[in-house]
Amino acid sequence: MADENYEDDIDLSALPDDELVEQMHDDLYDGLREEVVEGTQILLDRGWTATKVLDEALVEGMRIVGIDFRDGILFVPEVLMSANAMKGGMEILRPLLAETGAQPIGKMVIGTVKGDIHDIGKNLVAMMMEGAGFEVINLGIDNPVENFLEAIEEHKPDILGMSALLTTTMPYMKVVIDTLVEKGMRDDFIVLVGGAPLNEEFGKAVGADAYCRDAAVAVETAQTLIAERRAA
Ligand code: B1M
Repeated sequence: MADENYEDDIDLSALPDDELVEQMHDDLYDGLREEVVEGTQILLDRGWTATKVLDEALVEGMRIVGIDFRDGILFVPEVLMSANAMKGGMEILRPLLAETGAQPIGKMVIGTVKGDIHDIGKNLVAMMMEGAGFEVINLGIDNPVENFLEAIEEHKPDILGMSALLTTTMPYMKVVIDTLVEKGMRDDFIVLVGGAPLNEEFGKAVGADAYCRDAAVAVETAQTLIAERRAA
């Protein structure tokens, strides 16, 4: 009996950092949101930076989930629970990642493209951009070209960001960019694309200004390209 309840009995705060991080990977895998939230807070209280907690505990845990999802060991309902647990941890990190005293240095509209409902990575990019002093308009998931056009019209961003996690949805980025070209709007802003199946070559092929491997690269690229534009 005691063994069956063993998982419930783990005192996360009593674990050393490395074991706690491993336990958080397990909890993320099992979709245990409360435990992931608690672990995130404990690591922060121990002086870990938000970025270190994010990379080593949450993103790494999700990477492991991804492998077993790919291999048919985990299925959609389970991965949804993992995603929910990850979001719980991200909510705690959000104010820390988005902490900035600076004036907005630019505006970004970002969304996941049509047919695609993955939003964890895109939300992370949005948070990190906010943290770097950008104003971010987050359009959410499954956005047809019309949503991007409407948001561009309304918000007049400096940057348009698009996310896709599926090989079947990433070509839609070209649909959006081609529409912008047709409407003579393509050069009004910087277009950045990202998502696990993309690469630099793909970014160039669809006509984006840059492909961003991760959220940190998205921030650096945005800063560099905005500075170049303003200098020009
Ligand atoms: Co999905 N899924 N999924 N999934 N899912 C993947 C992407 C997959 C690689 C899993 C696998 O097989 N190993 C696979 C895609 C295969 C392929 O196309 N090559 C896959 C599949 C097949 C599917 C379904 C088709 C499964 C099915 O139904 N049979 C289905 C599709 C649904 C749809 O979209 N229409 C599906 C569904 C789901 C869930 C709903 C269960 C859930 C999503 C929940 C959610 O997002 N709210 C889910 C999840 C969680 C995943 C994995 C496990 C994790 C994705 C994630 O959140 N990673 C994923 C496996 C994997 O990627 N390892 C998988 C963590 C996140 C921090 O990383 O999103 O890569 P990432 O974001 C990074 C960078 O990519 C980059 O920065 C981020 C932060 O550093 N980035 C950008 C991302 N967007 C950017 C935008 C930018 C810049 C950078 O703009 C400027």
